[in-house]
Amino acid sequence: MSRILSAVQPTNNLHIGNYLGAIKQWVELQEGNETLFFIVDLHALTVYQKPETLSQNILDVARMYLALGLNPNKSIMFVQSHVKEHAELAWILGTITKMGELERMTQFKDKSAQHANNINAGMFTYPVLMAADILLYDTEKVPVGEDQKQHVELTRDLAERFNKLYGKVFTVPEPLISKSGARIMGLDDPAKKMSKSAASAYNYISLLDDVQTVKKKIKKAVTDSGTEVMGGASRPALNNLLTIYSLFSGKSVSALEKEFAGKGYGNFKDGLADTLNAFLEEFQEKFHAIKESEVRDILADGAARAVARAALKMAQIKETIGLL
Ligand code: ATP
Ligand code: LTN
Repeated sequence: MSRILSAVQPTNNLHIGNYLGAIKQWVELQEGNETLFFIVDLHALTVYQKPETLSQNILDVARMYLALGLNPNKSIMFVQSHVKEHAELAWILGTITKMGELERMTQFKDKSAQHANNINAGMFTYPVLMAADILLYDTEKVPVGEDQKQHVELTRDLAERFNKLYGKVFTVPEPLISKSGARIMGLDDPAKKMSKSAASAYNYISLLDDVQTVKKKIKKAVTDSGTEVMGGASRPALNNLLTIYSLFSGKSVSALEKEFAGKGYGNFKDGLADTLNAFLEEFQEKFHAIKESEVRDILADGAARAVARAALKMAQIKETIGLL
């Protein structure tokens, strides 16, 4: 039994990389663990969000959590900004974080290049708020995609530094990265990770894409030179498509290579699109059946349960560092 916590930004609809890298694991981890899963709306603000779109995205991501299998009777599900202790602890942790540590973060380097006209202080201190998210709940394990490993490692360093300065207050968390699916690559560029905020929608398969869109995107997906359906070190595009196909179909990569031997990319892509569509159609049916009022009730209940834990921890932290 471990304390497990993770979160996603409500920056857009979730894509299959978010599912395979993170949420699929969360659903499994609900059994036999204490789990907290939330939506990091404050993190999303580090890139400008239209207010009405942001509100809608928060509700939609919560609905996606439910439709993908998160169970509010097993997990605490809430919205970050509903628990003010996250921002409060982030301030305190910021005072033991070195500028150089934040400058080294690859996500900061990527995001600041991507949004060169709005490199704000929040984008820079983003990992400190994430450390607060994690440390506030004595988290032991953080199931995330590969790209977030560096942030969890910084969180560990901050926890150890704080504990050395003030005595043992924080649990030192570990990242939990799945063996395959931890880094799904962009369909239009297999050298970069699939991302919700990619410039082109051909980069990702959104969980809300319809049948025709999925077919079109898979058809346009970049492939490696040659015609054989085969993975391997020098075949990043096929590796990625085979990984996706394998994780959604339950067939191994080598079984897929055999199945499509000599059949060419076209057949393979048709099979992949059909497999994705079967999953997405079932998911979307569940997604659309969940009422907004139900989502709001679940989030309110989750916030109350999270606040109860966070307030206690915050009181301990404040007392430890000498705040009256
Ligand atoms: P954005 O483009 O807005 O930064 P994102 O697509 O990177 O969004 P996040 O909200 O940052 O998504 O990440 C949510 C979770 O999904 C994290 O655990 C992250 O590691 C995981 N994740 C994101 N992209 C991928 C990917 N391409 N493959 C596997 N896991 C991923
Ligand atoms: N930074 C993460 C989202 C995130 C998170 C967290 C994940 C914010 N706080 C706490 C795990 C635990 C991302 O961009 N995916």
